[in-house]
Amino acid sequence: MKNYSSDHIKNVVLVGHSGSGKTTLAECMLFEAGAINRRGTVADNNTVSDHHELEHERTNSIFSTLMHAEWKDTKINIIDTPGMDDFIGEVYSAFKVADTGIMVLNVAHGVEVGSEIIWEYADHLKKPMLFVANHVDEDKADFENTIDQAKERFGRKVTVVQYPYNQGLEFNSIIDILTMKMYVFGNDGGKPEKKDIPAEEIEKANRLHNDLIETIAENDEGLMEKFFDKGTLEESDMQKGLLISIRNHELFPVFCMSAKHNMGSGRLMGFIDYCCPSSAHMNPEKTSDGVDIPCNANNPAIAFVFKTVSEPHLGDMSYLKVCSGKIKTGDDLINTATNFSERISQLFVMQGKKREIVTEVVAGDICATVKLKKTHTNNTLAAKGQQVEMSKIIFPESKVQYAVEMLNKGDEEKIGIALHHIAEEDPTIIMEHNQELKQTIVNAQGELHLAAVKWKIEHLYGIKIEWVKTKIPYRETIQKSVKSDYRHRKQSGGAGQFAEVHMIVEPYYEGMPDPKDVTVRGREEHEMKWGGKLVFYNCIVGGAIDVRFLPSILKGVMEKMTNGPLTGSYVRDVRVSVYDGKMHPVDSNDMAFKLAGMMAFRNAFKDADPKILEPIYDVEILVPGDYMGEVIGDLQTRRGIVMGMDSEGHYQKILARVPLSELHGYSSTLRSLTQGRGKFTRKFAEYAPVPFEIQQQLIGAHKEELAEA
Ligand SMILES: Nc1nc2c(ncn2[C@@H]2O[C@H](COP(=O)(O)OP(=O)(O)OP(=O)(O)O)[C@@H](O)[C@H]2O)c(=O)[nH]1
Ligand SMILES: [Mg+2]
Repeated sequence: MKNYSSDHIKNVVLVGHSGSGKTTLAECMLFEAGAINRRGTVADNNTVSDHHELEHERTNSIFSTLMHAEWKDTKINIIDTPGMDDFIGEVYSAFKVADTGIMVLNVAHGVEVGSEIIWEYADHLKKPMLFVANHVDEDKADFENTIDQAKERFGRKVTVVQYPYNQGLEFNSIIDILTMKMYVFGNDGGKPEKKDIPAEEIEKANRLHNDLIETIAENDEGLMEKFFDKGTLEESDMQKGLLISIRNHELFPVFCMSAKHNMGSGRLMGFIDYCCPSSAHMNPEKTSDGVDIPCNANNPAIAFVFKTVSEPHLGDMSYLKVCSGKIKTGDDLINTATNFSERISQLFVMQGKKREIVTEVVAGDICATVKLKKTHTNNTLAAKGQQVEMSKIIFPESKVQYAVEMLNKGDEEKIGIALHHIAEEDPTIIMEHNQELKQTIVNAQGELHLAAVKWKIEHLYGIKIEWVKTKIPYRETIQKSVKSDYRHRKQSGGAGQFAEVHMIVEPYYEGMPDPKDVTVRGREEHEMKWGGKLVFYNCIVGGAIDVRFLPSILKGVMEKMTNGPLTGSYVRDVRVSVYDGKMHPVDSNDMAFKLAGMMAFRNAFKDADPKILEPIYDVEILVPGDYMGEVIGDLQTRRGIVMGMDSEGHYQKILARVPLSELHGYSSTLRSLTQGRGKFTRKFAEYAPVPFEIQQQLIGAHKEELAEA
């Protein structure tokens, strides 16, 4: 591998709807650059990019893959990403380190939903974007329609620089608006023959050429003047103008391609080399405090970890972008999040799964290393004295939640370790062990994502699992005020036990006035760790119970609150006023008062019209207008209440409140109701009483559970 300076390294990421041809295009790019001598295909499981066993099983990309090609004097790092929405986390991390996004469209299908979803993310990053109109060799190819749709969805900055001369099964020629030439390919694609544009296409080509020049000139006043003077621009001016417009996210050039037949990829590579910025030409990356870090190889070393691959027995592989300076084999860099010193034992440039050892990597380049001990995705490694943390990748929030169930008892400990590794590798997997529900819960992007996690757990860690519904963290409370007395007395041989407690148990609400008809002597307010409150009043007069026993009574009440009488769930929002009782000079003790407090509370609770509460979530759904009716209809079957509607860009926004127990599988339902166009987020809102029939069902189920135990 040659040494490349920062301004001769270009980082591109291939994105777009699943099946648009990204992996096939990456293969063409590598082949055209001479990095491989044979083009593999996705169907034959022999592409450089889709090298993982799971990708072979599915014939789809599941992980982002780093590759590179050397084109003239430039190193082009290519990151191929999966198009399926469930794996969008891979797109986020790849975009973080790429300077240019290449959105691949399938012109036989038009603009598909996966591309729209990715666009929303890509657009807010304001990075340079190119479009590749792929599949032009298909019978149903419709380049014009796809470009019209792209302009409608992605804006007028989408600008044609190439179009197919003969799209469809006969396709072999591209008309290039920049060079004003026609490229004619042989049967095997590759290097085309340059010809003059046929007479019947000249007018269209001239019109598009002028449109392009005008758009370029609009972004640079100097060029605008030249353009008005001469009515055209010279090639060097065009290049300069293109670079500026592309870098400023003001022009999204469209290329046309048949990746299947390798027609068009060479010209794309040439364009990336000629007109796309390197990291050194982009605005500087920022630290999390907003400080600029210029991409300059002469400054101190700073590198950012954007991806980690963790496989048992192989250890972790960390992917780095060098943001500043150079990193060399043998360097000791500091993880600025932990101050832990990491030795860079080896550095690799990657070609899919193949690694090539290098000794030095400069600012603007991407590489991989192994054996970092305590460094993960989103960490910064820097030369000693550089206390900087590069701004982090903010991964999308999870959309589905399932609990994991082991098929073999005894795997409990192993699954914790496996999931921990998987979550470290994939930050869009969030694992938690829920003590209350006694379940290990995994939050993910969707069912396909979970299927991939299950595959890893089974194949790489040898644990058989199933995804099951998460339990619902119900709560219990009461609805009316009840007085209750309890006497605890035990006489068995030696010292006896005696305690009597009188209390009023009431539903508690914020701002409630102090209890009447009793003498308030003390008030304690306890926030329960599962939410809600217990407010405890000392209203004892005449020393009926010694104050030193009050903490024991409180303890008894609190213990009962961990195990509500209806379903065994936690109790919340109650007020207890202890106003009378009795004690015995010898037999009364803490234990006796705790028991009496617990029993008085339990009895009162049962009579106080107890209610089961369920968690309610605020759900925000975005759907194209056409699907509104169906989505709202479905929400109603889920006991959802629509709180508002609004429009947001191309979407209609629905705000609703839905019980958590009704949200299971919602991601899949929404996907099928909206053909993948809908999306939603959810956030805990409050606890609310369940309807009567559901309360009866839950009580019945709890009784059965107790009987079985
Ligand atoms: N006819 C035709 N088929 C193509 C073209 N490009 C890709 N394909 C085929 O389309 C299918 C999907 O191609 P991939 O390269 O796997 O698509 P992808 O965008 O990587 O898909 P994901 O990894 O799922 O996101 C494969 O069968 C390819 O052979 C093309 O230009 N023309
Ligand atoms: Mg792919």
